[in-house]
Formats: sequence, C-alpha cells, structure tokens
Amino acid sequence: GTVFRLQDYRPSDFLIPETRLIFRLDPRETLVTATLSLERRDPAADVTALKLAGDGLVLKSISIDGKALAADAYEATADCLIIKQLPSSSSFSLTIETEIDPEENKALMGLYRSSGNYCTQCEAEGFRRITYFYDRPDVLSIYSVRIEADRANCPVLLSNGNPGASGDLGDGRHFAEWHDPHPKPSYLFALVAGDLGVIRDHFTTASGKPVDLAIYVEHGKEERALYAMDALKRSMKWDEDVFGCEYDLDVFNIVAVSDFNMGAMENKGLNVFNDKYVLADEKTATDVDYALIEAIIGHEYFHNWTGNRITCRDWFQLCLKEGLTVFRDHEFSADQRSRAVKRIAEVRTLRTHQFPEDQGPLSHPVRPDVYKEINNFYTTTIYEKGSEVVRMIRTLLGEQAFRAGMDLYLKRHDGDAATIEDFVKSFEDAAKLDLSQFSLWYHQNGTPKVTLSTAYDQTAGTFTLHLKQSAIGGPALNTRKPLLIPLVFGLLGRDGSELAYTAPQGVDGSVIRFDAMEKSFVFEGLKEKPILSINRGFSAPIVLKDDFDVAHRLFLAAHDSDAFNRWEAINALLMDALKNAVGQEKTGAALDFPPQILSLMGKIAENDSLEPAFRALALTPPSEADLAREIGENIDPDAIYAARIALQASIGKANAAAFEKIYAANAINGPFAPDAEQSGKRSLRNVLLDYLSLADGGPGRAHQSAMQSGNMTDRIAALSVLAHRFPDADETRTELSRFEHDFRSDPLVLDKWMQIQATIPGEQTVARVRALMNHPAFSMLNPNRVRALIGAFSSANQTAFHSADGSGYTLFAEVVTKADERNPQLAARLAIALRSWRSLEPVRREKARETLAVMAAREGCSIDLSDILERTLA
Ligand code: DPP
Ligand code: ZN
Repeated sequence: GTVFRLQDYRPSDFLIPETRLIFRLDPRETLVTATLSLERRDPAADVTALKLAGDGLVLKSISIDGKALAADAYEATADCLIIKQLPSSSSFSLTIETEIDPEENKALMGLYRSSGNYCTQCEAEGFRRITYFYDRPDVLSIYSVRIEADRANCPVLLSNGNPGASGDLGDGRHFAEWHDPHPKPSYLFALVAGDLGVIRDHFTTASGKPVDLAIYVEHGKEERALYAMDALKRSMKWDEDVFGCEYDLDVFNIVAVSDFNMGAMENKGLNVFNDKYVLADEKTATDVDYALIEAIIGHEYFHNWTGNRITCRDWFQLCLKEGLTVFRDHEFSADQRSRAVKRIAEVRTLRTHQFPEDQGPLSHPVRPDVYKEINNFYTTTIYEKGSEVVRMIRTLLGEQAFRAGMDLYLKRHDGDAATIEDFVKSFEDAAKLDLSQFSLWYHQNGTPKVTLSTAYDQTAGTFTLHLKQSAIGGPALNTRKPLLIPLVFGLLGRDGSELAYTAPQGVDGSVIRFDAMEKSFVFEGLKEKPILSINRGFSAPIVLKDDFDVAHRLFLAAHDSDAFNRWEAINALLMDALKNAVGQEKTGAALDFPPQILSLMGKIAENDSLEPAFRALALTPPSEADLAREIGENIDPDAIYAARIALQASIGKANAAAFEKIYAANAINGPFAPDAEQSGKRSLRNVLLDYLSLADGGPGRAHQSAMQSGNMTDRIAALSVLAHRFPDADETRTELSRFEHDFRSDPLVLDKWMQIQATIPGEQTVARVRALMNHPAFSMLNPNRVRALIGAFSSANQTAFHSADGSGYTLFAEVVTKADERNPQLAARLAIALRSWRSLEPVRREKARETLAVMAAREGCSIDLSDILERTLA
C-alpha cells in the first residue's frame, strides 16, 4: 500500500473558495452535483492538470464553466479524477455529477443510511466517497448545500451552517438549503435527512447573539436527549468563560444515529453523534454514561474553535485538534465535577490504553510523520497523550501565560489550517520562552521512564534528588534525546506540612524542570528528612520508578495534600501486593497479602473527609491489564486473575463489618440526579457491594440490590457482581433474563447486557459469546453491537480472550475477518486487542502470533486491517 509521509507535504495547486452541492437523495441512487470554484494558487505556475480524490464513485457528467468536457479531456476512475485539459484562466468553475448508493454503504464513511435515515461521516477521508474533491484538510471552502428528498421519509433536512430557503418540489418531494459562511475542509461537511424527533432550546452568547439549539433523535427518544442538551448549554458557557470562545452560527444542531464508527463528529454546526453518547435517562443510562455524554458533547462542541475555526494542515497534525480538544474536555469535566477524581480517572485510562500502545508494536509519536491508513491514527496516543502534552505546557507556563498563549493561537490562526509548530510557537511568543526541547514530546515515542533516588544529609541539611530518564518503547536508549519533563513536587515534614527549602537551579516554584538524561537536584535548608511527593497530579505522563518503601507510601496515602498522589500511593501499594501475589501463584504458594494493606482499605472506606468517588477509586485495585503491563513479560492471565480476585476477597473479608456500615451510610434518599455527588456515592456503594459479595461468597446481596435498584447504575453494578462472581447461580440467570426482557427492544441498552456477559472471567465465556452472536439484538453491521460483545470480550476479558487453548483467538479472528468485509475501520479497531501479544507466556504467545499471521495473510484483507496486523507482527 501507499505510505504517506509528512516530509512530502505540499500545498494543493488549486484553491476552492466555494463549493455548491446539490443532493437528490435516494436510498440506492443518490445524485450529487458538485460545483467547485477553482482558483490557481499560483497563476504564474504552469499547472496543466487537476487531480481530485474519489472513492468508489460513479461519474455521471463533468463540465467546466458550463461546457461538458470531451471524453479525452479527463480520466475518471473509482478513486480519482484527473482533468488533463484545463482553461488557462486563473479561475474557473467545475461541475461534477456523481451517483452513490447510501443503502449499500456499510463502511459508514461518506453518505450512508442508519435506521432508514441518511447521514454522513467524512473525517478523515469520507468526502471523496460523495464527490471528487481535494479531500485534504488544508483546502478550505465555503459550502452552500441544497438537499432534495421525499417529504414523507425525510421531513428533516440538515447540513452545516445556517438554514436558507426550503419548500415543496411537487411529487412528494421537498428541498432545503443551507449555507455555511465559515470556510471549512471537506472532512467537516455533514448532511442528515430523515424522519427524526427533536428537542429544542436556545443559548445567548456572551456578546448577546441568540443561537437555536436542537438535538435530533429517533422518535420516542426525545426525553432521553435532555441531559445532552443541558451538557451542550454548559459547554457553550464554559468555553466562553474559560477560553473566551463564542459560538459563531445562528443554529447548532446535533443528530444521534445508531450506526456510527466513532463516538461523535464535530461537523461545523451539525454534530453527528453515536446515539450511545446522547441518549440517557435514569432507567437506561449509568453514571458513567452520563459523564461520557457530558464529556463528548463538550469535546465536539469545543472543536468549533480547536479543530473547525483552526483546523489541521494535514493529517499528521491530527493531535493539533484532538490532543488540545481532549485537554479542553478534560478541563470542562473537571470543572463540572470533581477535579481530583477526574484526574485519577484520566490517568487510569492513559495507563490502561495509551501506555500499552506506546510500549508495544503500534507505538507512534503524538505527531507521527508516516502512516499508511489515517483511520488507524485516531489513537489514545494522539488523543490522550496529546492532551497530556498540552497539560504539560500549562504546567510549565502557569495558568496565565498558558491562557495568553491560547489566546494568541486562537487569534493568530483563526481561519488557518495549522501545524503543531504554529501551536507551540504561540506559547513561546506569549510566554517569551523557548519550547524547542519540550517539543520533543511530539516527536519521540515510547513511555518515558524516570528513575529516582534520594539522599538526605542531616548535618548539611541537604536533600538530593537524583533523576534519570529512559523509556519503555520508542527509540533505543542510545538514540533518545532527553525530554523536558515537568515534575510537580512537594517535600513533606513528618506532620504532613510542606517544608521550606532553598531550591536548586531547574526548580521553578513547585515544578522541577528535568531536562537531561540524568541530573541531581540538591535542596538546601532542610532541618528534617523530607518525605518526597513527586509527579503530583500526574504532571508528566511517565512511568516513575521511585525508591519509596511501604512506610513512605502509607504516609503519602494519608497526608499528601495532592489528592492524586494520595491515590497514587494507595494504587502503588495495591500494585506491589498484586505483583507479589502473582509470583506466589506461579510458584504454587498460598497467596497472602500484607495485613496493613487490607486494613488500609477499611480506613479509606471509612474516611468521611474523602469524597465518596475518590474512595471508590482508591478501593479499586489496578485492573488485570494494568497488572499485566506492570509485569511486562511472560504474562499468564490466569495467574493475574487469581491474584486479583484473591486480593479482593481478602479485602472484603477483612473489612466486611466496616464496609457494611459505609454501604448503608451512603444510601441515597430522594430523586435520582446524575451529578457528581450522587454518582460518587453510588460508585462507592457498588465497589463495596462487590467486596461484600465476595466476603459473603454468595449472590444473595447482589440479587437483592439488582431487584431493588431504581436506576441503571445500580442495576448494572449488581448484575456485574452476579455475572462475574457467581456466573452459574440461579439468581444470575434470573437477573440476566429479567434484564433481557426489560430491554429486548432497546439494543443500545442491551449492549450493556452483552458486555457484562462478554467479560465473565474464564474460558467458558468463549462459547457464551458465540451463542450471543446469534441473539436477535446482535448485528455484525452495527459497530456498537460488535464493540459491546466482541470489543469487550477481547479488550476487557483477559482470561477468556487469552484462553490457553486458543479458542478465544479463534473466535476473535473469525469476527475481525467478518467485520473487515463490510467495515474495515471497525475491524482494524478490534484488531488492536492483540497488540501486546509479545508479553504473553510462550504458549499463548505462539497461538497469538499464529492468529495474527493467518489474518494478515488473508486475501482481501483491507488496508486498514493489514496496516494494524503488519505493524503488530513486525
Ligand atoms: N469525531 C472525532 C473526535 O471528535 C474525530 N474528530 O474526536
Ligand atoms: Zn475530537
């Protein structure tokens, strides 16, 4: 396949200041008439041909300045259009008519049908499946769109920008026109047509401009969009307050569709969402769903400035909009909820998903310089690590200079297709700082690792912190350049207070600027031996190897003023206990856990000065995947599972009485609210429910909770305990069928039921998943269905997916192959589940390798999938 390289970038020969599109919608034969105003970028240059991208298009007609082109004047294939005879004028108008088949489009890129409605997805390269175009992000155009369709099937006709004329066409057809005054790249184009319900609201911007808001959903689901609407209004306000970003059109529309490859899409003025991230009510959505809806509504809205007003010059710059917008949505959620809890959750996600990516065969820089298939670069590295890099810029600059840099960036590049260099330069100029070494974070892949050692000299009153950097994954150590790593820290006294000291060079307030492969920092004026708290708030996305003993960690867990590091200390204690237990399990020794760890869990649960959501996170041991990553090699998922469940059972038994009390004390009286306070209490109670059930050794308590639960959060939590801890109990069967019965006509909710069953530990789950694939609610064509069942099975069920007999891999390969026939993006996304195959123990490793090799060798394997498989095997 073709390899795309950053160094090959060059601007297009032509500009397209205006694009007019007419859609005559039909399920099988939609006609698209595109009229492009083309302008030579350099009228003096001798450009004699024009090449536009296409993908699977049927060309019906083509003309320039109103005159049909002769057959020898152009060449049209399914994937490109070359016009060989061009007018010599500096500008001309090109009209292209193409025919497309939305009904047959199951790749869900371009124009397709979902539940009978028409919708589009154009990022990254879907617009070329609609018409021939410069389908690249640096060609910005003003779009005018006219949609014609059956009035009965498609009363709603939407596109980007502001609404224009609409009316009847006779014959049961009607039309609507839309105009988007903001020049945009083709990937932000959108069209929706169909029969949809709607909720409406409005927002007045800071400068007094009224905006009509609407969310379109399937009829009958309107009420379930109210929370999303509320989140949208809060997002609009927040972006004004925190970043000074105001909305810029008369309308803002959101449409929820049920077949969607991504979470959502930020098309200008017309966001299209996976319905999973719009629909919510007490009975059908969990607290986690609500939080995700809030985050993603915010994310897509925030793209209006960081992504749409300022877009990317090329796809290598994807993190320019994604990393920054993730950072913005994280800040939004932190402001709406609990900042400390949000940060812990972010770090858990980063470690569970981004670290293994960066440390394995799919590792790539935040700003990659080569790709084969851009769809495969919508990764946790681009998004989450990209966000961490922006966060580090803020840490280095401080709030004020950071905001000044953002202001400069937004002002300087409004209307541009920009680069990472432009972004960094804005901060350099605003803060009068040199960020060239820092910029390495964009270019050097692998998870940085910082090893520290400390020494205290009582007589001199000095505390020496020695730091050394290396990395897991990425370039070899001898070719790595030192990163500038901002480490927020504190030196604590025995009473938990922050000690005063004289700081060495390279320490700026609470930030150590660690910028060499190895360096010592000597702090003076310390009368007592300080207790170090470092990388507070996870100020740098690194693996930290410290020299802290158990007493040190227990101290931080109890006294650190930084909530994140309190959690981190607890997490590290649990991780050490688990690693030790995995070792015991492998040698056949009995598993035991330090009593002080067990009692610590009780103390945390009982500590009312900590918010319940924090306690819930602190009481949750590192996941099986985290433990596997931490161990790093020769992984036996069964041993990991055994260690983790034994720890949980021990914690439950050791603290049953205390847990029972806290469980009762955190009951919620009064009506349901999806807010931080209530969801925190529910998460604490549900973590305790699991512990108590393990201590009970039976399903009674969870069954009781499932029957009494008035909301989906509690119901799902109880059902998970039943299914995961007592899969064969009658109570589990009863509750699973009750759930199935209650939601049999709501596949989106039934996804949760699928997911719970797909994650039941043990190799018998392979057969269960096979059976569920025949369930009437399952469909290989719907990404949400496939991800709920197969995605969950392969990415969140270590023991079943990695069954020693290879049956999990066999199932996986079948499904990925099947998905690849219709939806390569979905297949490629599923396939990353095997990226860490090299760290498995030898028997599983060989089976995994074989599975990958067979899939890669299959004739007809898509570019998307073979790109992932080849890199994984390389
Ligand atoms: N829709 C995806 C996102 O917002 C890609 N832009 O991240
Ligand atoms: Zn995004």
